Amino acid sequence: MNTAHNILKACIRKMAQRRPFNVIVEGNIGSGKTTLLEHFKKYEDVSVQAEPLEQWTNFNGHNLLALMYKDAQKWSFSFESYVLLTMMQQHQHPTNRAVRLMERSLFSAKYIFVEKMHRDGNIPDASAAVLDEMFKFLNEQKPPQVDLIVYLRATPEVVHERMVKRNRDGENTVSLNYLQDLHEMHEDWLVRKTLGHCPAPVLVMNADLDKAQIANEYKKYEGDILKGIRLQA
Ligand code: TTP
Ligand code: MG
Repeated sequence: MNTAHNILKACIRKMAQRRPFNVIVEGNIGSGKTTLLEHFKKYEDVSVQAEPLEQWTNFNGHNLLALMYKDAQKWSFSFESYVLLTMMQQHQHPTNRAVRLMERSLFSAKYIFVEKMHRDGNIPDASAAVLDEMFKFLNEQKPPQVDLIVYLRATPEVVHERMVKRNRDGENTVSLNYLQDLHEMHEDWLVRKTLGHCPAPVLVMNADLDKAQIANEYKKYEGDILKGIRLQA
């Protein structure tokens, strides 16, 4: 009994040690989250969890993201329900690697986007309450583990320019004003800590830098992000 108990304790300890260091990457639309993930992909100990954008833009042949921007009143609730589900799936995706980087999270989906759509009247009170229940249930059943948040802080005008340039299908109706609101909400959530709940320490990066300069910014914070694991690029 005692031996079995000790073995169980040792197994639990081992499993706990094997848990990856979970980093979520947050920041406005076009702040460079995917670019950061691409940069860290080269390290053997890092697993990268890209945003499930492909699932949102091709859900049984439907582009839910484009539908939501086209008719926000009609589609915001369906779209955000699916975003919450796919984010949860991303959090639960298993990995053996020491560090896991994930673009966005269940938290930004809820605290930033659901909140914004609710404030704008595109998700009515009753539907927002349904999403709130879903969020609480998902969060309580299997709380997503987050050890660090990398916040790519960018000026709304800069991300607006990048977004216009990249011309993603469906995003042509996103205004500077919308990006300004999202920026303030990220600041409320991650800097002022007045919105939602901040689940981990926040590392703020200057995301206004262009592609040529951003590599230096990554270098500056690489140690924090990789938590001192040996780099094997
Ligand atoms: P982002 O999650 O900000 O990803 P991105 O690829 O645009 O950012 P980056 O350039 O930094 O890599 O947004 C993707 C699109 O999905 C964008 O149009 C905003 C939208 N979106 C929602 O409408 N609701 C949500 O809950 C989420 C997570 C995204
Ligand atoms: Mg991206």
